[in-house]
Amino acid sequence: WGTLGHETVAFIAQNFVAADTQVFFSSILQDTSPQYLAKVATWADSFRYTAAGKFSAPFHFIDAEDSPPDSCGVKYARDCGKSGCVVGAILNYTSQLLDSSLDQATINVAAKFLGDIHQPLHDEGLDRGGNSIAVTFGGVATNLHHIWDTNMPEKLVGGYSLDDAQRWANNLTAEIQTGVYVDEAKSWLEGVDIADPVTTSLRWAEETNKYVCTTVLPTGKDGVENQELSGDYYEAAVPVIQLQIARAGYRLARWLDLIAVGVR
Ligand code: DCM
Ligand code: DCM
Ligand code: ZN
Repeated sequence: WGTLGHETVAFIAQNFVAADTQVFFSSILQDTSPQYLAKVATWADSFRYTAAGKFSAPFHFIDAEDSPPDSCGVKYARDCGKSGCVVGAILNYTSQLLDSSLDQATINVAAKFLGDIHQPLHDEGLDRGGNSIAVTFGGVATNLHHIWDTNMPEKLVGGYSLDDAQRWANNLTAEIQTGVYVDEAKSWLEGVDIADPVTTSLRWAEETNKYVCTTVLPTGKDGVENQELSGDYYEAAVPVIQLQIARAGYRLARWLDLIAVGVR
């Protein structure tokens, strides 16, 4: 996701974490403001472009070597490359958090990678997660990955400021508490096991990757390449984007709660 997606995931998580969890992470982040998580949610995106952080670039995705739209699926041994992937990153950074190596960088990445694993093209290897598939959006030339990360969420919300993220997060929080997601939200936490981050996050990756076959590339690459996608394609994508951001935030809240009570 872009800035808007990551900050929204963080704000949703803030809305659901236990009071003790908030105190715990505000203290580590040395930020007791109402944006204590959202303000660090994009740190790992900047880090990966620095010389010191280059190693972390593969930690944002897992390149599933499947064949959308006919066959979708993620396999850890097949798809997590030698230089790492988002599932391995969630494992390693969760272990560090539980081991009280609680520096700011570690917390930032935990928030960031749980968000990214919910973007369908972060669980797909085809054409570098769609980065090499040229499309137009509102007449502007871009690529398929970028419209999922940024253009479509921003069109939906109307901006990408911290206030926009807060507003979107509060809407999705209400949908989880009393709206369209109220019946299913409990099931989003099924299989969440802080002692087994690989199984837990692979389940999220598998679930997310299915949308590559159904919604991202429903008729294959030919159906999107060099096409204008701000019309019907966008309308079909919106419910998936909303659901995936909501799931990511709700799951991040639980993950941080489990870290806060489990830390040694
Ligand atoms: N950004 C964004 N959406 C935009 C433009 C920029 O999320 N429409 C983000 C990307 C960068 C930051 O804002 O993290 C600054 O971008 P830039 O330097 O490209 O303006
Ligand atoms: N990305 C991905 N899968 C890949 C390569 C990149 O999901 N195989 C993501 C990471 C960024 C975006 O695509 O969110 C752009 O990556 P880059 O800046 O490396 O081109
Ligand atoms: Zn991306």
